[in-house]
Amino acid sequence: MKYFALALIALIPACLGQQHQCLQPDFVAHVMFVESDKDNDAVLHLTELIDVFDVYDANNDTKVSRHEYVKYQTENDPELDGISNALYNVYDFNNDHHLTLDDYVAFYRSMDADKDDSVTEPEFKTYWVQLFNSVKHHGHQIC
Ligand SMILES: *[C@@H]1O[C@H](CO)[C@@H](O)[C@H](O)[C@H]1NC(C)=O
Ligand SMILES: [Ca+2]
Ligand SMILES: [Ca+2]
Repeated sequence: MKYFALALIALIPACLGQQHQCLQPDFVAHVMFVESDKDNDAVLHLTELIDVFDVYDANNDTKVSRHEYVKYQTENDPELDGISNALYNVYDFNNDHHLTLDDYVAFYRSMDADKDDSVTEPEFKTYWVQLFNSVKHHGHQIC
């Protein structure tokens, strides 16, 4: 299994390409954290989270539309359509159909369970395992 994907859930198709079986949520969350923690300081900083979302902004207008996000995620695996749309609904905190800084800050705060302005791997994993469990009926990629 290769971890060449850039960002958050983008790595799921990469893993699935190797073998068609479902992935454990805590394993997926671990890989996502490691991939996103670019400076390897064991904290996902807000800037690192924003960098992840920047990748989806195909037309460089600083906003990520649902179309941009879902298109990116389903490029290699159309089966990720359901989970991508479900995750977009979570990311689009203010429900204005564009992902912007307000949404990233709100999302970051949701993951920061102890509210110390840093998201550690345990916080990240706890958040994502719950999130994957809540969206898993949208797809079979994650167990
Ligand atoms: C957006 O920016 C990226 C990286 O700077 C560049 O590769 C890409 O061509 C740009 N896309 C558009 C539509 O301007
Ligand atoms: Ca970091
Ligand atoms: Ca924290």
